[in-house]
Amino acid sequence: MTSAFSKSELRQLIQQAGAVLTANNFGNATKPAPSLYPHQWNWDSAFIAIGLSHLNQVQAQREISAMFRGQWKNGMVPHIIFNPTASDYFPGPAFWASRINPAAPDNILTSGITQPPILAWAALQIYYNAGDTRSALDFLRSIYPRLCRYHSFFHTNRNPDGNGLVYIIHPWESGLDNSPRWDQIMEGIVPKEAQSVLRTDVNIIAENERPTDHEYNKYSYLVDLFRKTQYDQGQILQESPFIVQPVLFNSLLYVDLEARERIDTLLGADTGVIKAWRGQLKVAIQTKLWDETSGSFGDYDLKNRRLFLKDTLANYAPLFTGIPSQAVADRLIARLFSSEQYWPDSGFPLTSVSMAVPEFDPVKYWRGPVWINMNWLMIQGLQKYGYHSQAKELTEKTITLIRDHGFYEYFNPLTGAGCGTDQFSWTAALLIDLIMKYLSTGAGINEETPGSLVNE
Ligand code: 9WN
Repeated sequence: MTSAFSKSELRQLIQQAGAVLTANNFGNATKPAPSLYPHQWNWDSAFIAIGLSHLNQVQAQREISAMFRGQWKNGMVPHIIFNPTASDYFPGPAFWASRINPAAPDNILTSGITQPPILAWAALQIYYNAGDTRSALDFLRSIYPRLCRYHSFFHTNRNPDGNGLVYIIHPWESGLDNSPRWDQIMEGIVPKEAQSVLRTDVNIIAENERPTDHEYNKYSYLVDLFRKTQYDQGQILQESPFIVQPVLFNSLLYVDLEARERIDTLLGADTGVIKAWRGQLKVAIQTKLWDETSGSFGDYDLKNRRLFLKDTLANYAPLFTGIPSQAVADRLIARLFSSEQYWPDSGFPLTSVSMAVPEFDPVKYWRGPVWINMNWLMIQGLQKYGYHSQAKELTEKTITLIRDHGFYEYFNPLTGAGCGTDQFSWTAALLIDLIMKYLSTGAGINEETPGSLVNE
């Protein structure tokens, strides 16, 4: 196969990406962006560690260990660990006041919710990419007790039907904050009191690229409700209007459990419990989150007992789990390649919301722009189902997008223009991973090995 890029171009891109990660590093962790996101975020750290694992194994290991330092005593890994030297972010530690729950960690300030679970998956990638396998095994051993409590948290606290499917309590837990998938539920939320929302994001980013004040008001209302319950998981389940079992979150959990099983095996631990849970989760995704009539996956709203099928890229997440049959995957993949849905005729795939959905907006955060983590996940899904040349095409388009438009948080799919913050860590980290995989699958330069590209 031929490559669309020269060797020096790829080397330069890896160097630039590495420089973004170095600039955003603050000790053992990496912030997602220089000023918009000055703390440590949960799933960002997983993506960052995967990128770092190709450049600096020790730093990659530190990133994951630092995230686990914020773990609550009930096993929850928070969505944010606050950097005590940074203050310009709303909502900050005072708003969360998560210490009112005795399970919050003693010497570290965190938010009171979690994020998509991919820390085991990231830890396993570090092991696979490690130059020093023995130290990677030591690392896995060192985080193992925390990894077990991390998974137990979901199983014990977020699995009310006992079918393995877990729920989230806030759009921020989904990682896809203002996605139109949550619109209907969010519209039903009417805060009784005005919220004290002091947004800092709109001082940095154009308002039309961020969530609205109305949305922030509801995000804050939910946190207010959690605070009033002192972050009691049972009470939140009873009282909160936003209790959803999302297909992206559960698909990520599935691959995280798969990674955990592998880690169990590597460390000589028993895999029985995790295997059983993963088996249950598979059935639940196939049945409860699947709609045969429309041929799509969706999110289950546990409060109102209904399946939401809003056509956004997250509905295609089961592709990277390998759960759907080949026939189902073929149907889903055809839509990803449709110029009326996810692949614009000119411009850059994949839109995060189908262009056929009325809410599609090419610049508004999770309502249409291209996100590199989503492309990265879908590339792996395409490969899983034998769509190798399409995976290569999407990889090349994604590399080109970043090369030509910068390390942005998200991108306008119609023009490629960068949106949100520049110097965004997971864009840089996943670009490194994409280039390394692109080379190692033979889709790149023949005479070049991935290792030599990094070390030269
Ligand atoms: C709220 C850090 C995070 C990502 C999320 C993304 C955005 C935060 C925000 O930034 O959310 O958690 O302030 O908008 O939606 O996926 O983890 O990069």
